[in-house]
Amino acid sequence: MKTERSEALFERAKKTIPGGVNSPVRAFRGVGGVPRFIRRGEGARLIDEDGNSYIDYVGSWGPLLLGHRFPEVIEALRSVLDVGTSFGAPTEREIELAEMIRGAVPSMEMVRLVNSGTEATMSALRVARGFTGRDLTIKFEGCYHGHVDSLLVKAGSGMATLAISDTVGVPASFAATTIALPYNNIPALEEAFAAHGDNIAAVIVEPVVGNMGCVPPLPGFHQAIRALTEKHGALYIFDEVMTGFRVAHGGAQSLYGIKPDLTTLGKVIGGGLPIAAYGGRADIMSKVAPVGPIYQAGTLSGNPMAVSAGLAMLRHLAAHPEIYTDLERRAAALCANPPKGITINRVGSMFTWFFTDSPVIDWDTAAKSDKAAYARFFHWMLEHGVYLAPSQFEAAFLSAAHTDDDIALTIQAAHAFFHQ
Ligand code: KE4
Repeated sequence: MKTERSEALFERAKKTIPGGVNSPVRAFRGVGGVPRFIRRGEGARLIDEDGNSYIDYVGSWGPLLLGHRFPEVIEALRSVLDVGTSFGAPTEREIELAEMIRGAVPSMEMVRLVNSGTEATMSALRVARGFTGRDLTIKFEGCYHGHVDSLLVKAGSGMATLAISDTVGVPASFAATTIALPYNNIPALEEAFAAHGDNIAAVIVEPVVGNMGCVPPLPGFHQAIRALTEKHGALYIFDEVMTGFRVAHGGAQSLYGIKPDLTTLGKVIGGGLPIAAYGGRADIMSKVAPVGPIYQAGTLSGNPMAVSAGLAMLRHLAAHPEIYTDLERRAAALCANPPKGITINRVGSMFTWFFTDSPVIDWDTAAKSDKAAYARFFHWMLEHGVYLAPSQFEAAFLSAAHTDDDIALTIQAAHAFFHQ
């Protein structure tokens, strides 16, 4: 496979952009080699600057549930350009999007639009602290909630991939407000609440983890968190930036029957444009400025471009619920019959092939995976035209644009790897 252009572009990029990338996980540090510089995306495919075509299972890390350049999203963007890109003033579109989100995720009685998942989780955490008057947060090892200072503690995603020591650049006093516990471990949670219950503002969780690789919740885990947060007056924050409109139209909370106090969304709700949201109980959200004293703001929050793309996405998903059953069928086919030595975790159209033969239920078990073997697999698949997440500790995503042929080709390439 020719990669001269990507190699040259990578060398050039490194001169002006740290690591040559605008987000660490893109640098292929977890798997080695040269990141592919992408020229365009189309449906389920990426085409790189050397003309190589790949079946894309990253999908911009989750937003592209309908594939690259979904026509209705592109059309919405084209038409909004006739009126403007940003006004810094309220528009009707923002109301429509907030209403659509509330329609799909009823626990989000009030919604505030922001520009990234990080902004959403940072804001939700500030609101939780302000509402409860408490400072402590519980998160889970291997979960990643964006690069929020106080949450970069035992975080997943790029932090796990790069084995970056926790909280570099974050004051110890910030990190000290975060208690990181093992995911799926109820006794550890009960212990933390017994010790700090009255000082805990919130528990924030990826309801299905994507950022240590895909790790589903064990039965009863979310129910235990819900009961403990209620008992101790802490808020329950579902970080659905990745799972929202991905694992189900109503997100993970509709799958597990949990009503969080606050939810964060991102990725899919923007269809590839920078937009995210946080929201939840009206009594909590009424504390947000300008109504309440908890400040949060953003120049481009709710801008017409991103909101138009989001509306096109959510309107299509609302009109086509069959997308989720079809994604389930095809993702199940893709992840059927794991080879020896591979553990596959999957919820809906997000999944991870862990190079370990023991169950992966938390960071410690995920970390036992053979990263070098994953890297070999990654490069084999890349050479065979399949673009997986460049890290063992990330989720892969199937989109509605992937065809049965794409899945057959992927299975064929994987089968050849395990039988070479
Ligand atoms: P952003 O700030 O990257 O939009 O969202 C942060 C975030 C928050 N919560 C969850 C559950 C997330 O998965 C993310 C971001 N996910 C990563 C993928 N592992 C984004 C990819 C990247 O960092 O380049």
